[in-house]
Amino acid sequence: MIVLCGFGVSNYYNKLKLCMLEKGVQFEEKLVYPWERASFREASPLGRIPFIEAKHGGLSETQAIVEYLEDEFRDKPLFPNSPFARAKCRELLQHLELNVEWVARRLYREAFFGGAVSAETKSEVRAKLAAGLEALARLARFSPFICGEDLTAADCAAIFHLDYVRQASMKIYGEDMLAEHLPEAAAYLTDMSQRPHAQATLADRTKALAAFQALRIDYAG
Ligand SMILES: N[C@@H](CCC(=O)N[C@@H](CS)C(=O)NCC(=O)O)C(=O)O
Repeated sequence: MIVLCGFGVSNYYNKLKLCMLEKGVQFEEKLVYPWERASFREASPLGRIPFIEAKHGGLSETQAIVEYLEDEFRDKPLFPNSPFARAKCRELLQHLELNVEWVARRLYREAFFGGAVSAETKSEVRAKLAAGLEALARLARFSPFICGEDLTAADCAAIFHLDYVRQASMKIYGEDMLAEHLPEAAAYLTDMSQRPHAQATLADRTKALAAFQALRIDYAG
């Protein structure tokens, strides 16, 4: 049995949760907040969530975890079959996370958590985010899934990452940078969010957000 550790506001946590639901992997959830890191450095050396506890031990970094799940639970694959198509899917995921989500994340403190971000950061992020979204637009297929005809791990990540990126750009810049660079993304996110497992994960996210907000913690994301 896999134990998914973290909290349900996190887009990376929800990426793993949706991958496991879509793959039909049995798992339990354990509520762990990043500031409790002293208790979980063994499993997640930088003290980030999510991480999993698996039969052989702890594992952090969602991309490593997704690939472990793919190797361990082969019944319902979340990557294409052919080596090149698999690599293209990983390429998209890497651009999505490194050049889009990770860039936009610097806005989250102000966009979502009641803190402030400097004007300098906002301007730096805006240029980098535009470049990242432009790169993603060159890779994304939306036909109907982000890598093509089949649901992949990239969709399980994109539904949560792109939603936060869109919300953050609207709150900080007053404009939907996602719609500007990836006009098909809005309809894609609507369709994706109607899938039953995605719906359940999003409903849990709403509950997790209320529980997190009640704690009134100073948090940057
Ligand atoms: N690259 C990491 C990103 C995970 C991440 O950024 N986690 C956030 C929550 S969404 C976190 O733990 N933030 C607290 C911190 O970095 O101190 C992954 O794929 O697992």
